[in-house]
Amino acid sequence: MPYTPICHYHERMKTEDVANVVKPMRSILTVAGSDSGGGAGIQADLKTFTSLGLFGTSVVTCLTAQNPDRVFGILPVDPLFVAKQIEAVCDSFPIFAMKTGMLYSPEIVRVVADEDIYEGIAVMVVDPVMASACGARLEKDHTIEAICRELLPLARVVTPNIQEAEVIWGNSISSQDDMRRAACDIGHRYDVACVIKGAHLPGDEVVDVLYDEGEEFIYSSYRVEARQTHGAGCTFSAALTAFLAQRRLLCDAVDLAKEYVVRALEEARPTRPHTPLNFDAAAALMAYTKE
Ligand code: PXL
Repeated sequence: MPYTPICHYHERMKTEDVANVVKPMRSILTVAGSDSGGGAGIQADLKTFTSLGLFGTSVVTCLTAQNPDRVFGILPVDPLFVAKQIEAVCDSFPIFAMKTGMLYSPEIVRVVADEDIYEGIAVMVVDPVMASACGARLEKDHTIEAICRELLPLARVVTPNIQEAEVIWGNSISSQDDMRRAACDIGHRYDVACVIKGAHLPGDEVVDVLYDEGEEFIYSSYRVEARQTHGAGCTFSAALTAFLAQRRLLCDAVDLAKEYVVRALEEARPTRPHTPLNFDAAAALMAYTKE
């Protein structure tokens, strides 16, 4: 019997025709660690970017051998090779926005903060990663200090969770008022917008606070009964970066990124024995994500 093809390439357009007809995609960059478990780090960032209609590029700062339960090991990339990756990406792609995640060491922070590479990059989001959801430390001593000193002054926005905000701010945070004070102080101290994610405070609602140039925004959502939150922080900052690359206002981009994470947690499907975030379902359920 003759084979009947499933795919029909007969009418296939020539490459030039496709380029003329289809709207170009914006490119976006993540500078972060690789998570072999696929739920956080570079992998979460790229899945988020793709689901939101952007072309994701990536600079790997370190390899982690891990699954959602445990980190088995961390292998940092030579800082000079981190710089080479950034150079290679920026040499060829117009980057509309970038985010940083796990930078691991002050030496890697230093090369990532080399201002020469940011001439062409309009927006930087800094996720000051310190630990994984299972509690493993993902930074060497003095990394957060280096991030504050060298990276935050270049950034548009920093996205700490409660523990990270406590370290950056230097005081403990146990209420929404503390979050508001911390966001304002961090914003002033480093001349950067600051969104503090409140998921680690108790309560039925999760409240996030954004401070941006004298204005304060409060975002509230119900608490999703998620079995697993591994990668939620990376996904929030990646979605925020994607919405900023789409030229949305920061206050709207935070709102949309929060909705994206809530939906990705709500739509999580068992991938036995884990329940990772569902990136594609999150994007599909949002009213105006893709350009
Ligand atoms: O969510 C923080 C984070 C960032 N980067 C990498 C990670 C994690 C959490 O596990 O693995 C590579």
